[in-house]
Amino acid sequence: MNVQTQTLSVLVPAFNEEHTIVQVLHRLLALGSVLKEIIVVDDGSGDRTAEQVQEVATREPLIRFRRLTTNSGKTAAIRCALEMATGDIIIVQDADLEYDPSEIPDVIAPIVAGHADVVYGSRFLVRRTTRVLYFYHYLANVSLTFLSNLLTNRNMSDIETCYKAFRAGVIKPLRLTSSGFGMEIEITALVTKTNARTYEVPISYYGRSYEEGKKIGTWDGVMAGLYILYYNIVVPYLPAGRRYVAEANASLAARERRDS
Ligand SMILES: Nc1nc2c(ncn2[C@@H]2O[C@H](COP(=O)(O)OP(=O)(O)OP(=O)(O)O)[C@@H](O)[C@H]2O)c(=O)[nH]1
Ligand SMILES: [Mg+2]
Repeated sequence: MNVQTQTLSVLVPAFNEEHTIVQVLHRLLALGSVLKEIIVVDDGSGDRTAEQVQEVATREPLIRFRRLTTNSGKTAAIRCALEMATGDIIIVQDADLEYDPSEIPDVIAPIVAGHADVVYGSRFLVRRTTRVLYFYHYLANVSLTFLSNLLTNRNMSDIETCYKAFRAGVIKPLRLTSSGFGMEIEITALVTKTNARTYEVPISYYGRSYEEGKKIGTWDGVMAGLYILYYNIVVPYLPAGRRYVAEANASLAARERRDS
């Protein structure tokens, strides 16, 4: 595929993000011609998030909006957004502005250049602008990444990062089955079972404190540990896991044939 013709879908899961969602959308729209669509899934927010998205979407045709009637978790929102995505490259953008949309071109660059099929933006690879926050939260991130690496045999530095970018053929066949924040683990476990070439790119991190709206907690960390075991040791050997790996590999092989 010609480098110039690759298009980008940005998936934005949003739960009670009325203070930041409009700014996120404006910063994403500033990405310019690479942008094919911004898919926002409001996850049953109880605040004005949905109304604000709708207001911007009436003026901006690149924004596609779906509203889940009940709060179902980030994974459910991404499952829905993934089904809707039509771009060649797909990336996740959280709605809370902890990650800066202006760094998306850096994150997808290895895919655009043809080196990578998957890119994670890492908060720990090289420290760029990074707010100093909770040590225990950092420790949880490092421990989960370590456990995941033991089972995937991939030397990653930040599996819980929001910035995960994929060639569409690698991620579209994946039917997410976890809940809560499980997608970060599930995707990492299953994508590393495929032949996808994975890269990392350093990113900035404008973390927020719990007082400012951070919601992830200890229980999410415990669940992530269990998910790491389940999605690495059990799921790849189930029919659904094998089907996913086969479909992703078929898509990668087809692309290689097209490009050679
Ligand atoms: N917490 C939470 N976030 C949701 C949910 N559904 C969608 N989201 C969105 O998922 C994204 C990530 O949620 P955050 O609470 O910021 O958690 P995180 O960024 O993964 O984790 P930390 O920032 O490290 O705590 C945000 O854009 C949320 O709006 C949900 O049910 N709960
Ligand atoms: Mg966040």
